[in-house]
Amino acid sequence: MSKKRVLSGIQPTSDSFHLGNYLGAVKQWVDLQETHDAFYCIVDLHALTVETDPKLLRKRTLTSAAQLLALGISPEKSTLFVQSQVPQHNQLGWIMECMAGFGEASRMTQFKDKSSKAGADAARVGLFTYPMLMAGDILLYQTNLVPVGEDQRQHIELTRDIAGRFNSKYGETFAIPEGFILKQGAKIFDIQDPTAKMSKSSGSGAGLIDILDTPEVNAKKFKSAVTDAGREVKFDLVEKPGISNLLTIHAALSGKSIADLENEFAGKGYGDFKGAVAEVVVEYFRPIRAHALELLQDEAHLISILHKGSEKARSVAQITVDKAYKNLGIVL
Ligand code: AQP
Repeated sequence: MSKKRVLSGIQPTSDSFHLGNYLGAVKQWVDLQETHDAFYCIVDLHALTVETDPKLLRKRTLTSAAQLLALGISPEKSTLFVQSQVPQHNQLGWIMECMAGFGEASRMTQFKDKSSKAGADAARVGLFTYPMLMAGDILLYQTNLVPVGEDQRQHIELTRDIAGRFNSKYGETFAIPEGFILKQGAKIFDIQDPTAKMSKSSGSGAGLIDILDTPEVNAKKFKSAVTDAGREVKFDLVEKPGISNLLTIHAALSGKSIADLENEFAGKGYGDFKGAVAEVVVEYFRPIRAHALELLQDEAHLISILHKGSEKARSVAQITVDKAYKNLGIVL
């Protein structure tokens, strides 16, 4: 039996991935490439939906590639590519825009959140149509599984709705994808404000853990992470959101269960626990950071890996574009 297909993407919109990106998404990408036919892309076209500096976009695209490789994505096992190098994304993206209703697109909470921050007039049309481009990203590859964080659940639902509607109207064209969203770790919270998602564009820098930051900076941030009332290290999302977030992070990186961690820290204070979380995180990312920085020394090598992946992605994507065009009555 052929392997099921996985696709996911990440935006090159920051100088480093943050801990939420890794635990919510990329960590699963690494595992899934062992058992699935995996396609992972750096979604630079999505990055254009907000103000971008050309030099930074280039640098961040290469830094994203270096981080993905250092985190364990293997170009032998996965197809690692850049979205803009596969023009079929734009082709199918337009079809998706023409299939989606204005009403359903208007219900996307991510657009509402992001556009309300900048003011609706300042938001770009591309920010509004982003979920349709994302639907195209997914459906192009006849994807079965999409490993993402909780914040993408609504976009996956929209993708499924559009695909189902297209198939029933124009004939079987797309595989209907499913989201692969963890029960624990699908939403990592800001360590200064554990009621808010860890995110590069909101909250204070102090609550955001960038995996390429120095061990010293990250250790310091964890030691001043916000905790909760009481003294007990116990998982309780309502009463102890700060400690619960730190437990989730420790467990995901150390491989220990939450129950074991609660026992290990029984009778110890929050200070000891935060020190232990700091150490687990810093030691986990120390070699990854070094590897990513080393890979960044050879841009030509990174670019050649991406070109190879994009070439393969184009050939797979073209098959779906042809099928969709043909079913729509477009003369090929
Ligand atoms: N806090 C999070 N917890 C779990 N998963 C998360 N993801 C993002 N934040 C968290 C997941 O990371 C993947 C890549 O998402 P992206 O390309 O949208 O990354 P981002 O732009 O870096 O995410 P941010 O920080 O949340 O950006 P802004 O502030 O612009 O909204 C996705 O699978 C996502 O679910």
